[in-house]
Amino acid sequence: MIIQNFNPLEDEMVTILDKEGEVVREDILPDIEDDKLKHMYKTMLFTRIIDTKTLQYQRQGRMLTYAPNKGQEAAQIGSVAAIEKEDWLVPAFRELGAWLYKGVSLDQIYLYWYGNEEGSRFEKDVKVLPISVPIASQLNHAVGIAMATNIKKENDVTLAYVGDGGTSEGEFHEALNFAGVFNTPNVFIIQNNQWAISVSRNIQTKSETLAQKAIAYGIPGVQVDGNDVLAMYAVTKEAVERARRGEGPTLIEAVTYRLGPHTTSDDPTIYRTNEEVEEWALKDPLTRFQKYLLDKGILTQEEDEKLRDEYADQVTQTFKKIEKTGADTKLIDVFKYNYAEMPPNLKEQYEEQKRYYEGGEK
Ligand SMILES: Cc1ncc(C[n+]2csc(CCOP(=O)(O)OP(=O)(O)O)c2C)c(N)n1
Ligand SMILES: [Mg+2]
Repeated sequence: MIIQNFNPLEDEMVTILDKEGEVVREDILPDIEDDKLKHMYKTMLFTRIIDTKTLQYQRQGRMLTYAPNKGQEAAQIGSVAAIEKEDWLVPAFRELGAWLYKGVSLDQIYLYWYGNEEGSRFEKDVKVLPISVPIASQLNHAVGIAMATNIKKENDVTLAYVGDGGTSEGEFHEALNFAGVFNTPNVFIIQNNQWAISVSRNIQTKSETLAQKAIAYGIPGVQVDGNDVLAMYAVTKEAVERARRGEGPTLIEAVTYRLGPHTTSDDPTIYRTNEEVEEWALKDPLTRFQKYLLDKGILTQEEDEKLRDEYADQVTQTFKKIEKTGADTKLIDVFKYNYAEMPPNLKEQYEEQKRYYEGGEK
């Protein structure tokens, strides 16, 4: 039992792996097989490499925009690794690692950033919702899915993400209230990366922690070191098990940091200091986990270097492929995948666009 023993009102935070990669809480260390630990690390590394290279492509003028994840890999992969294939993943927009871990391909991720609708259409067995740009709106979808799970008497859990800024939106509160009232099998992860574009966490809310917001909705809330992949896994796993047993939703605040810009259109040097960024860089989730795996002999230095080369190559090849044809998309495709059955107002717009395209005016 971890969640009950960490009180968000006392500012208590779950940490298992310290920033040197040393285990500081053996008693709550999750039992994860070596293969799975390695898979988690590999996905974190792949995410980091995609991020680095994609920023370069954007700076070279080969992509319009991109939202980097650097620094948040543990918050994403530690949590998503605690759900199963049949469970749902409902992302916000900064969950690259979670997407990859759950089976979305890099091709699709690049298609999305190329504005291609195919980038948001996943295989039937990949239970992932597309990126949600309207902040926090995805949480009500997540609760709706979980309510449906209860009605259908199924056993799936819905894991949803939101940012620290998203907790100020009405939809965050509506979703948590419904989840509590209907005892839904949801796990909510707040990726508290300290910034909502240029608005700092300190002025986002007067609450001491974001996790404590759960108390008002009668559900458990817990603060976790979001740069500690093992702590994220252990806590999410417990929350997932609670949800699966029918004990209802949990709110997890992953305390992390966005090391890069908000998106490629942002210049963070205008609103935050280099000292702050440097301080958080010392808590880098990837190096922390790498040290742990090297110490345990689960990973070797040579293997790590080889992986870095392989991933860099894979990213280059995939990007080059999508760059050629990814933008070959028609505006009319935006109507394709939103609804199983198109509502009349959309149908009208669709017909109008279709005539426009068929008239060859584009
Ligand atoms: C409803 C709504 N309002 C404003 C925006 C513009 N916007 C995009 S990202 C963002 C900040 C989100 O901050 P946070 O929730 O902390 O997520 P982060 O970007 O840090 O991952 C804002 C205000 C939006 N997309 N949707
Ligand atoms: Mg944020």
